Order: sequence, then structure tokens, then C-alpha cells
Amino acid sequence: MDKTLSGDTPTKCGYITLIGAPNAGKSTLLNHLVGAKIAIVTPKVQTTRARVTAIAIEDQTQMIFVDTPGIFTPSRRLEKAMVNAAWVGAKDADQVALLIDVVKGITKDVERIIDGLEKSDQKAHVILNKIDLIKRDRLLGLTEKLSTYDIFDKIFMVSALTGDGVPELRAELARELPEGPWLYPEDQLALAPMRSLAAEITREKLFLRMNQELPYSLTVETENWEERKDGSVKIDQVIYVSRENHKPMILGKGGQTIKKIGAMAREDLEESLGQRVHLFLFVKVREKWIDDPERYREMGLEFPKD
Ligand SMILES: Nc1nc2c(ncn2[C@@H]2O[C@H](COP(=O)(O)OP(=O)(O)OP(=O)(O)O)[C@@H](O)[C@H]2O)c(=O)[nH]1
Ligand SMILES: [Mg+2]
Repeated sequence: MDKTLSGDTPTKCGYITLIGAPNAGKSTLLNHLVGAKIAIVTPKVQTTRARVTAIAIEDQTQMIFVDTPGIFTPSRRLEKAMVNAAWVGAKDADQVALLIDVVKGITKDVERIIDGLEKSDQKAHVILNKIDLIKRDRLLGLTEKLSTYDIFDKIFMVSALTGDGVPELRAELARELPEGPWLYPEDQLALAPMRSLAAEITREKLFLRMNQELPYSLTVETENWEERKDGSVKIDQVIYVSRENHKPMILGKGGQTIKKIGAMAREDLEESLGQRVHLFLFVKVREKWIDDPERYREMGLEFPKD
């Protein structure tokens, strides 16, 4: 039987999708669940733009975690694509877990997500996140309110930041996955190609350094990846901005800002890749990139018609 890895215990495998309002801590939790930095994390909302898959093994179980963009009421085309990607991730999963930031509680966004789950008759676990920020007794009211909904299965309490409660959460989620063969090789950690992960790292640094609307109106693509004989790699990336006046903001005085962003991204890339990295960043103005289907394809998003 190809179902057993060793002994008589059958293998298990399944998809677990993390959904929630923007900034709930989904990407932080994904990284903690798999023990590696796969998804980018920033204090800003709408950091994640497309589904990010990361894989963990718990005993005989292969857990395929799917991080999703935050769900909110979208208006721009890109926002619509992001929210749609989150719902598709939920639809395709063996288990759905709704993350709630306990400081914010059940906000309008959370209510809308619950509504969406109810309408599609989708069961979900609740993960109360950021418990490091409040006193435990304040969680009681929240759990009582949540237990009145039929769609919710279990309620977990974690801190994705400190890791408190994460091993227990992982073990419990693994227990519930269906029997079946592993879908990916044992040592595979992420699904996205390295050039996409590398573009995300640079986007994270841009999100961290740039203010206001700017992070939301740019996108990053890896254009060239060249392994060199000396064991290093040369990576060229393009930062697309939508307006001419955004370009000098990213470059900074005498190119200082982009230099710092490049240095921060390079440091992370070298750590992830375990090799020396020569990173070259270019800024290009592409006014209508937000209406260009090709940019969505690059991001792993479906292009919404309107
Ligand atoms: N104190 C605390 N902060 C947390 C915790 N989990 C996440 N954060 C912080 O919350 C912010 C948002 O975290 P992300 O993981 O990017 O949140 P997200 O849900 O993926 O956000 P989007 O991708 O924008 O939807 C970051 O500043 C994290 O460091 C937690 O358990 N405790
Ligand atoms: Mg995220």
C-alpha cells in the first residue's frame, strides 16, 4: 500500500486555509506553523496580495497551509482580486480557520466574513490571535459570543508572534485531516517559485519603509535570475509604480531610499537562499499596471473583469 510511510499508520494530508480581516496575523501564523519565513509580514493592512502556500509535517500528516489576503469590502480592481483569492482558498480547503485579532474583536469585516461562511454553509475553526496583548479574562466574552454561531467548530487561542498555543493548534488541526497520500515531497516547504518569494521580500521592505498610499500602488517583479560560477546569484527586480511622482519618492535623495530597501531585501534573500546575492532594483512607471492582466498573472491572481 502506498498509503503508509512507515509501520501501519496511514498517512494523512490536507489543505488548511487561514482567512481573516486584514492585519489579523494570518501570515505571521503561517510562518510559525511551518517554522520558516514564507509569507511577508508588516504592520500595514493588505500586505498579502495572493494565496501563499506552505507545508508542514506533523508525524504522519502533511499539512498544506494556505495564507490568504485579508477580507474586507474591496473597491479597487486589485482589492477585488485579493478578496476573491481569499474566498477561493477557503472554498478549496479541507479545513478553514478564521483568525480574529482579539484586540479588535468582532469588527464589521469579521461580521462580513462570518456572513460569507454562513451563506456558503462552510464550517470553520476560530483562531483568536494576539492573546499576548490582552488579559485572558477578556477573551471569555469573545468566546461566548462566537460559540453562538453554528458554523464554528473549535475555538483556539494563540499568539502567532510569540508562538504561544501554536504547537497545540497544529497538532489538533493535523488530527482532523483526512487519510490520504502526501501530495508533495517530504522536504518541500513552499509552492511559489523562488523568484516570486524574492519579489515579495522586496515588497515587504517597500511596505515597511514607504508611507501612505505608496505601498498599495506598487508591485514588484523579478525579471532576471542568474546563478554565477562563484556561487552567488544576480537578481534583477522591477518596482512598478503607477505615477511619475512616486518614482522620486522610492529613489530618495541621491538614491538613498532605494539603496536602503535593496540592502534590507538583500540581507533577507541571502539568509533564505544561503548564498551571496547581488540585487539590482529598477523603478518603472506603468500608470495602468492595476488594469493590466499580465501583472495579476505574475502575482498569482485572477484578473477581475471590472
Ligand atoms: N502582538 C502581536 N502582534 C501580532 C501577532 N500576530 C501578528 N502580529 C502583528 O500584526 C501585524 C500584522 O501581521 P500579518 O501577519 O502581516 O497579518 P495578516 O493577517 O497576514 O495581514 P494581511 O496580509 O494584511 O491581511 C504585524 O505587525 C505582526 O507582527 C500576535 O500574536 N501578537
Ligand atoms: Mg498577510
